[in-house]
Amino acid sequence: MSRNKRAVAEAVARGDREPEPLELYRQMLLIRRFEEAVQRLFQRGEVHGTTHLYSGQEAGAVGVCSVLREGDRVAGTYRGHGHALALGVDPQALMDELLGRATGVCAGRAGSMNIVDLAHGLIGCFGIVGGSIAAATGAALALERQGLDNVAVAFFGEGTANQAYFAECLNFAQVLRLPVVFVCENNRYMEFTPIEDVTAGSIRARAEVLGLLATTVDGMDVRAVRAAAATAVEHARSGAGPAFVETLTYRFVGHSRSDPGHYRKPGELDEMLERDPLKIARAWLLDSGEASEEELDAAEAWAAARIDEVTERALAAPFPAPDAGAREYKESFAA
Ligand SMILES: Cc1ncc(C[n+]2csc(CCOP(=O)(O)OP(=O)(O)O)c2C)c(N)n1
Repeated sequence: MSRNKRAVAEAVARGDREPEPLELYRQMLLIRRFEEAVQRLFQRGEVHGTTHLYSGQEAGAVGVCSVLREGDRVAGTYRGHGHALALGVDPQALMDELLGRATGVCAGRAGSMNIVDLAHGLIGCFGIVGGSIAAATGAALALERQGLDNVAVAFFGEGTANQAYFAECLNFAQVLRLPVVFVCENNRYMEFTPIEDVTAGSIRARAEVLGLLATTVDGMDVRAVRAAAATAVEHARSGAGPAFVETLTYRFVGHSRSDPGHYRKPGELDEMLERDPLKIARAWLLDSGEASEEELDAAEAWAAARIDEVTERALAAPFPAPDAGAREYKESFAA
């Protein structure tokens, strides 16, 4: 179990809804340093295919995953490194995967966009827009049919709300009262298109009109996301049906490769960098006395050193043999 999940499990067992606040900051730092390293490696040609970074959106994955339990399921997107790390996926295995190494979490065959790690509840990261919504809804149906006390979570972007999966799955989940939480990470742009140019009305209202418990929250503040997620997850876990959380967030880097970001409004990026979730969390921890300057600095040094170590090891890790997995794949059809 990851440090984050263990801290939460212990806190919940004590009846204390607030796990180590510093742990939330450490998780966000780890994701940011991880993504910065991936960006450098991508520019050097070490990450094959493409990659979509989560920098700026860390409070979403960390806040939501901090209220999950062992056995809960999560479906992420192609922007899924943050979802995986927040669930406790080993950063080494994740970095090895992005570099196509045999020691990767999917043996170097998934790359950046399609990570799966069932041991940590990650049922997949999906390159198909809306795939996460369908997968989590199906997982919730399976959980409910097995009588398990678990929920499934779907992360997806706001552009995905214009995909048919969104309408079909929210309706299906509400009709069957499935234990699923739909987390719409609204970072304002679907690729290079401002969401308001292609979307009528409010996305949250689309969930509300179907009867889902629905809320919109500041996605740059991990406390706010965590509180909203706790309510949504509790609702779904209690058997009351699906819930919807919209996090208002921002990505600090391009959509993927070759994105100079010309679509951003003047001054917008600087304004949002002022609302960096790491800055907000740091100020909160200091002001509330939850952590000292020394503890915060130590957390930063820890995250930077951890990612340096992970990067170095990943670069030295072996590539899979060209036919690795092929025999098992063929045998799986013969069986
Ligand atoms: C079914 C499908 N249609 C189109 C694409 C191409 N595509 C990749 S990302 C993307 C934008 C999605 O935007 P959003 O849902 O807001 O997520 P974000 O990238 O902002 O996290 C599109 C259209 C795709 N991958 N899958």
